[in-house]
Amino acid sequence: MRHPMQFTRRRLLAAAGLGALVGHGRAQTSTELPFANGTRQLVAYPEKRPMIVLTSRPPQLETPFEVFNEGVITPNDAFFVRYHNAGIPTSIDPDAHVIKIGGNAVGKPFALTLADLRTQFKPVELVAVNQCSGNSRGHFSPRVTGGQLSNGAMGNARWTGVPLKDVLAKAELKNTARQVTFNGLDEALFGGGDFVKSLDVGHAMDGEVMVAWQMNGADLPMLNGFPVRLVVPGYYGTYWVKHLSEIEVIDSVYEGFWMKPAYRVPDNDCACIEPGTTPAATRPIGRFNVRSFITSVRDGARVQAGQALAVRGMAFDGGQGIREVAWSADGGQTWRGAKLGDDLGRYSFREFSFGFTPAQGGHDLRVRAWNRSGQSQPMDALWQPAGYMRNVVESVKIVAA
Ligand SMILES: Nc1nc2c(c(=O)[nH]1)N[C@H]1C(S)=C(S)[C@@H](COP(=O)(O)O)O[C@H]1N2
Ligand SMILES: [Mo]
Repeated sequence: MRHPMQFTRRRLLAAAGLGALVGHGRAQTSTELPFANGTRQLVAYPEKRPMIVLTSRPPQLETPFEVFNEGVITPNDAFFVRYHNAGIPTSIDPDAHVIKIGGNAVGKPFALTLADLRTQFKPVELVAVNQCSGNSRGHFSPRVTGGQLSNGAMGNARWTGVPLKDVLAKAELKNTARQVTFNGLDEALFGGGDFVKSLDVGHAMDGEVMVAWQMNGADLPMLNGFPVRLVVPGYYGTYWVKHLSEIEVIDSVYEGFWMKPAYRVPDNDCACIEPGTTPAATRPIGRFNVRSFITSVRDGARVQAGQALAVRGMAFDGGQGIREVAWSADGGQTWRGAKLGDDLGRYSFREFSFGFTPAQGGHDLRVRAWNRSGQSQPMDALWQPAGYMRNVVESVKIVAA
């Protein structure tokens, strides 16, 4: 018999949800993403509201874009889900979970339980965006292979955890330390390589990278890394290792499959190349570039002519913070400043809003953001073979009648 305490604390993807995990999802309805072959099922996985299904094994779920208009914090039950390998954990006893810290560049390997994490270190909170490198890949032109995502592979949450720096300090790093690798409980069942990521030791020790066990004041949902994950503020989601179970500090640069050749970008200023060409050199993907989205009105919407339209949306970047958002209703010929909303920190979505009274006819709404170091978004889309880092000024065409 199960101990009642263990029963309530053990997190599992309930039997009712397992069907969805192996592909017998209870499809409620379908949706159309705005590119060719964009028909997707909407399915409610365990702990999730109906989400856009990209693949069912492993589950890869995209957030329906309307969610981003509910507020700048993305609710846990609508937060996107990305996995690489089919062997995902479906039942985890948090009381038995340990994170092993070792590697050839630590003096004192040790293991931590969740209770140790919560009690031996001082918890911190940070609002930060998690965005998949391939967010918006389906909009690439020419098209590229990989998950055909629209703009919902991102989310903004308040994370609770402890600085990775404090955890690593206990391991007594040797001065040969160069990188730190991170592994989680999921496994590659059919080849492809266990999902392991690495950060340079200076980055891992910057005081901002976190080992987090809560998002938005609640336990991490199973599909978002229960019971503990890495949070790498300002960096693409690929580094945010879920179900974190092993940390190694090593004296070399880790070059496992998910660091090389996967998740690399052209090694130049724009991380871009001419369509169809091959990059001369690549580097691991890093920080987010600047993005902004109108969330309150959809492309193709019909609105009332002559009536004030309150438009809002959000912008974010890789950690400088958003300084300015401008808007245009004529496809980018003339621009005005939007009003910025509350500042939840430089890693968070930043809300913006503006009012606009459309005359009868078509209008091409665009927004463009700048961060505090003056970086912005291109007016024409950049291209790269992996379909990462899209950040063009998007166009929302509406008709007023
Ligand atoms: N253990 C594990 N962690 C992982 C991954 C994975 O496949 N396994 N995928 C990464 C990628 S590429 C992304 S974009 C983020 C997505 O986080 P989410 O699923 O909580 O939205 O998880 C990262 N962490
Ligand atoms: Mo990702």
